[in-house]
Amino acid sequence: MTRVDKVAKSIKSMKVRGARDIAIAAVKCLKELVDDGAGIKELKKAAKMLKAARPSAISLPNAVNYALYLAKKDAYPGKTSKELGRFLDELNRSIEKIAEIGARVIEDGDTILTHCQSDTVVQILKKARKKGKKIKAVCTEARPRHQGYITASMLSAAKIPTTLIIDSAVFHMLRELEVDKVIVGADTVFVDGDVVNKIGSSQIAMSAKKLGIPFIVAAETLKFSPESIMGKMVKIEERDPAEITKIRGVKIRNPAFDITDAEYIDFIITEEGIIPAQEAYHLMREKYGWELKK
Ligand code: RUB
Repeated sequence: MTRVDKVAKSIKSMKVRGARDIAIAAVKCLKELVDDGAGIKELKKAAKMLKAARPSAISLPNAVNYALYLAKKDAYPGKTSKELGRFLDELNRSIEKIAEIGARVIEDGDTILTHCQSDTVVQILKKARKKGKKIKAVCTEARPRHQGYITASMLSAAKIPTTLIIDSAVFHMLRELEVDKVIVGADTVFVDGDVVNKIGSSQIAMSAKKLGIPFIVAAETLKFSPESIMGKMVKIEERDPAEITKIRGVKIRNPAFDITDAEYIDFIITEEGIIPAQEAYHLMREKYGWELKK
């Protein structure tokens, strides 16, 4: 199996997962190919395989397309490798900035509910804790793959008192545990501010709205989709029904993501600052201009 096959397989099988980590894994893979002397033809082939590994996180094609653009920009592998390294550093700086901004949004004594496992959200909560804010966390299981267990372990290891609940307990527990804010990550942010994230996010957002609890998204601009101005453009991934269960004669559906309407999102924390979801279009235009690179 080639290096690219291995990375694509680890993304597909969710050994590497989360919108940010899959984008980073793909860029690292392309950088290694460049370091091994791969030409543009080989990089293009690798890019196609990596982009096809998972369909719902725009961060993956965005990162791969940008890496290819850097490789095409100059023909010197040494320079491309350096620029790819710089791109990876930039991604690290982005999450640090989001953590810094996000930690300011959290108040001392807050109870924060999060869904699934987002490195971005974990960094925000850890930063708030580091700043001395006494916070509590509530994590959902995130059926069927239980990524919430990872979040709960991470937060508990960071000495944040953490409670784990089943996904269907969200509405009840938002009230019962006096949750102050919900913060989730994102796989894709559309121009109209609608957000793709782990299945169940939209129900949590509606529950939070009903109870008057702020629903906040934390996403770097790599997850923004300027192309969505031409219509929503990511496929909602449906995974193997066997991840849920098998019952003879029963059809099982296993969508992995859903779309939360911008009207349920109070604001989005990005590395460029905090924006109302409906302002996503303006931030994208400022950051990416009108050019839609393929
Ligand atoms: C993970 C998920 C995360 C986002 C953001 O889904 O929906 O909330 O990817 O994560 P899966 P991050 O487990 O199916 O990949 O902030 O780490 O990019």
